Amino acid sequence: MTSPSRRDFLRLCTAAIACPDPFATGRYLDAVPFSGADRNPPFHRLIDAGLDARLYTDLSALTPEALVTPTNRFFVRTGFPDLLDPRAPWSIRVSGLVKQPLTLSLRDLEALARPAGPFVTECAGNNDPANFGLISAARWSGAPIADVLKKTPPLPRATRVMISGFDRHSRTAASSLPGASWIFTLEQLESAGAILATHMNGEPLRRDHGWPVRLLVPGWYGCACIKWVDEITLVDDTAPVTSQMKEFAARTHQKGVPALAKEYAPASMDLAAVPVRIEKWRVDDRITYRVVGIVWGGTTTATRLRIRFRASEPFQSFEVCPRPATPFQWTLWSYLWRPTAPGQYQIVLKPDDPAVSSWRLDLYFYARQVWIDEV
Ligand SMILES: Nc1nc2c(c(=O)[nH]1)N[C@H]1C(S)=C(S)[C@@H](COP(=O)(O)O)O[C@H]1N2
Ligand SMILES: [Mo]
Repeated sequence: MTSPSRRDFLRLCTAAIACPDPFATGRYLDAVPFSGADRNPPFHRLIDAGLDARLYTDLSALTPEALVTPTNRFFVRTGFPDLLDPRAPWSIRVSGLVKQPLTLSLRDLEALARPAGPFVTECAGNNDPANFGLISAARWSGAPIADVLKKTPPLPRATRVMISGFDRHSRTAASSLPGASWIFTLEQLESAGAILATHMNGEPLRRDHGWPVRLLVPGWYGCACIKWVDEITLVDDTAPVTSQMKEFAARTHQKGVPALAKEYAPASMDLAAVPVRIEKWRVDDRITYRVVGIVWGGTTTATRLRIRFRASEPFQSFEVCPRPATPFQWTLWSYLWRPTAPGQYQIVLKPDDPAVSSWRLDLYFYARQVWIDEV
């Protein structure tokens, strides 16, 4: 036996990582819409203003080559506050339980900045099954919080950091409260690699995304990613929860509304998965559907998921391919589906490993309905 040449070796490696494609010889016919899609808001367009402002990302357009959301398509939850003067010089006050309070300029932050991501961010209120459009992914650049805090060491008593942003709007909102602060432990911010971001996808932040500086906590819900950051306050274990944390208690799966920040569970995203489009194909002369979806969140990457199309049918386990590199960025999966009869189906996913925590999948939060008219 001769040893494989370098070229053979490379070919073997490529074969091992390539994903099987049962649609390679098939013919694409059509896209099948999810139920309710006809009532969707227009995508990629800012609707309303201030606390009610929203921009929905069209997830159905995701491809493996374009997993970073172009900035003008990145979802918006709360637009640039109209009471914020864009000409005033920006500074961030660092105070509370620190040796010496400090005021940081944007230039101080930019001196510490480094690239990070891509990371997926999701609004904790991303609950419309017709689109689930309040989730996007971007590359960021900013100052790691850990480096920022080195500029003024916390007192030994300081255990937590409150990060606050400008949040005053001239109009009261239909569905959310003003006030944007979140309290983290020092350890949570450091281990997540939280940054005070000044750039997104290689350009300065846009106004609606928190210009000139916003917090980005990889793996956490958007509600913790405070925009227009102007204050950092070191606090201790007696700190009460903020109004923002109260508002998002249910959506971040707290037990009731905790009174103290130390009783509040991390607003991090568990393993989650949702179908983003359904394609109708003809494969081997049979009508065949391809369910394409995303998976993200949790502490380890999911290499397998389970899928079910009707409560009366069993879950089927399938491989997520290519294997996700990190739970902090979404990846695409796809599943070959041959429904047995026309009709209404409800697609639900679960982790393949029952030991993996997946709050929202357990609640069928990301279930999507589809009508199949041909099999
Ligand atoms: N100052 C401030 N920061 C905020 C909010 C807010 O209302 N005010 N909303 C939060 C919520 S709920 C989400 S989901 C994200 C949305 O960030 P994006 O609009 O850049 O996608 O910002 C967070 N930061
Ligand atoms: Mo949110």
